[in-house]
Amino acid sequence: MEEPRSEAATIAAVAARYRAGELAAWGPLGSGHIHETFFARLRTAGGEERELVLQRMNETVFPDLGAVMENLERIAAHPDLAGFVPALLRTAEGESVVHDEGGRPWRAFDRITGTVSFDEVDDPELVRAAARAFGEFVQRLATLAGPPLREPLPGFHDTRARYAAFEAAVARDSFGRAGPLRPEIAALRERGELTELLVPGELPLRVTHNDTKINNVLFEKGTRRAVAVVDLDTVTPGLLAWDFGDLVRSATNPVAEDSPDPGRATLRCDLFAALARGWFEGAGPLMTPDEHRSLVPGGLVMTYELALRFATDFLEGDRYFRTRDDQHNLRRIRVQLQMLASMEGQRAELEAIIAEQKATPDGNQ
Ligand code: GN1
Ligand code: MG
Repeated sequence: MEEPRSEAATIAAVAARYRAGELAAWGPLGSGHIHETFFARLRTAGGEERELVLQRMNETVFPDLGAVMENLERIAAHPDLAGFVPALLRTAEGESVVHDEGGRPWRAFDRITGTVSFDEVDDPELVRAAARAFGEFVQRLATLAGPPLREPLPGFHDTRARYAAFEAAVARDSFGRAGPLRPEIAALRERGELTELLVPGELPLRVTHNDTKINNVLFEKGTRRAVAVVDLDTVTPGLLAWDFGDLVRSATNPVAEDSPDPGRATLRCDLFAALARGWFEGAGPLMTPDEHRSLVPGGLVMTYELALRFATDFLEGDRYFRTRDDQHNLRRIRVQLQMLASMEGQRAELEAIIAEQKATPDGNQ
């Protein structure tokens, strides 16, 4: 761990490369599991204040930073997303990435001030606004010109491959954790057929966000309007069901993703109804009948896939997701499994809620 002074010096030096001003304050920002994110408040030469978001990027998770940044530069410059994603900054030399004294890569965005994000929600209006924002995000990206975006993490939502990686980690059991994980391993194996539920070739390939966790939406303080979508590293060709499903997983469960009390995790139907409504407001006009049918399966598959990923990481010694202690991934697995059971138990209700949205395409007011 670096001591705070040297971290401040690093932040100041990185900010200086973007010619943003003198560092007045800084601190950690958000709760992402991959990069390290900070805000930096700077005083410009003219005496004004400006806030940046600085990110030290995780090269272990994203070894191909070239692909990440090439995609991000295209997305940030897409006219139909102007103002809806944070502006990416460049140095005087036109570089979007700078390296600190330790050789670690950083990037910078203008901070959209006056906004907040939420890790857990229990307000249907917030859920509706988040779903509308993610739906609209896909809609706005439908006009992205040029070749397909690159895939910095190939097979990111290849659930079959995620299952295979999980089985391989169980077989290796490098950290002797398969024993304590026995009930969860059994619960994951029982549901192996979920890997077959979404068949990519049968559904249209869109440009999707692929990490639609509720905390990747920024809300304006006070009004609680959804104003921006962040965390764009996984934006690639993908299925609408992935984006809808990951949102179901994170936005209909009022309990923390790593709650020590996983039994409390549950899919709340009122939140799901709000989510469906917002999603149809944002992406409704884009969706085909096959995509309508894929939404509830998307929720099941994305929840299952994340449980597999947490389990794989736990078995492999917590190398991927940032953890606070050696039980952290275990708590995460249990919450996802509980959510999955809750979705399975309410599947008919969820399908009925989606059918209602389909029936009232103009009723989304
Ligand atoms: C990671 O970066 P963050 O925390 O928004 C992960 C997602 C998971 C999520 C679970 C690149 O997202 O896929 O769903 O954690 N992102 C990556 O909380 O693996
Ligand atoms: Mg994030």
